[in-house]
Amino acid sequence: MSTPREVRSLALADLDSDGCHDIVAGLTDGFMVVWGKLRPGEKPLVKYPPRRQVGEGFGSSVAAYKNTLVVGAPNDDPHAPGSGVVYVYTFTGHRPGPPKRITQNSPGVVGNSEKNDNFGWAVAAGDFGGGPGVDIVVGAPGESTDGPGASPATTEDTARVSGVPNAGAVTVLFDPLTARPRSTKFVHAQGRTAGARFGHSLAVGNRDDESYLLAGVPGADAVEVISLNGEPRPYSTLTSPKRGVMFGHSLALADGRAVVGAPRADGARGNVSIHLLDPGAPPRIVQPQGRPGDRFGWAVTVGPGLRVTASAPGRRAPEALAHRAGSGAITHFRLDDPRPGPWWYPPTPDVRFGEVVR
Ligand SMILES: [Ca+2]
Ligand SMILES: [Ca+2]
Ligand SMILES: [Ca+2]
Repeated sequence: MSTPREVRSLALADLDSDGCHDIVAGLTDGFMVVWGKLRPGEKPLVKYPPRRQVGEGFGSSVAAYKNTLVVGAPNDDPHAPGSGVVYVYTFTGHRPGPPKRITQNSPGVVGNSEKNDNFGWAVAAGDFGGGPGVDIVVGAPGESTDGPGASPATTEDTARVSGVPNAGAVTVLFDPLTARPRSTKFVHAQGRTAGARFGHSLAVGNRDDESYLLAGVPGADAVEVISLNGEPRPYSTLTSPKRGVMFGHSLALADGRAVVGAPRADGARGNVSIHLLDPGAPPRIVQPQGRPGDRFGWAVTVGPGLRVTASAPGRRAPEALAHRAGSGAITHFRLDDPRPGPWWYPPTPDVRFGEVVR
């Protein structure tokens, strides 16, 4: 296998516990860890899919917490094509142990692996409760539900086509590395919206000492806020006044505020909005001048000093406007003062710069 080059996802954590952040890049059929401190002659770690299969999306999502790395393979097919798998690695120094392989059919995981659930499309990690140690969140935007009244805890019928395709689901899984994992599965609007794709994007973060989960519903222009304090439970729903804008395609959560990308807003110029977790207060909307197709808000993240980074992978540098393809750009602004700063463009055009930010 050659080294896969395209970066699909990013995570930051101190995987080797040396006090220095390490960068994890999920790749097309693999992942790479660039160590914060590299000994002379040492190379970044590159891992391929455990079963060496390509085309299963292994690496299209990654999340890390302390020495645990979660890697999604949403097109993996343990039981049905595209049902999805999540791999959980524990690192000792620079060495990952053998991964634990988790599907919707694993013990303690609510639901069943079905065709095109895409379990693992998005992943998040932290210590939200249960026993001490890592807990994970997994999005399955392709999950189909049977509509009103369907209990997410009941057995899904794999023999028939379910009623609401691509409604999506999100699973909070406590203690996945122990002998007794347990989980709670959430759906959006009782799973009644076809194509909602709940679980396309995930973010965990804090408000004061409380933990919350954001889960995007870009096909229904909503974001579900789930409280992770005690038993996980729905807390509020953030919505967009405009429909069809992919509100919730990207998410970040810091200092009690949700940062939500809507890359299809305003003729796909895109915007980023900042919301309190309690509905009511109007969001602050960041909408830089741009062109249709810029897709500002495709990816967002919040870094140190509450600095937001947001991307517009279709944006073209002024000198690149003569070319048809987008080069991509990112900009920064402060969470407290959301006005976009200067744009940063890549040195080479046509690379979709900014498709992933962390
Ligand atoms: Ca480190
Ligand atoms: Ca399922
Ligand atoms: Ca825990």
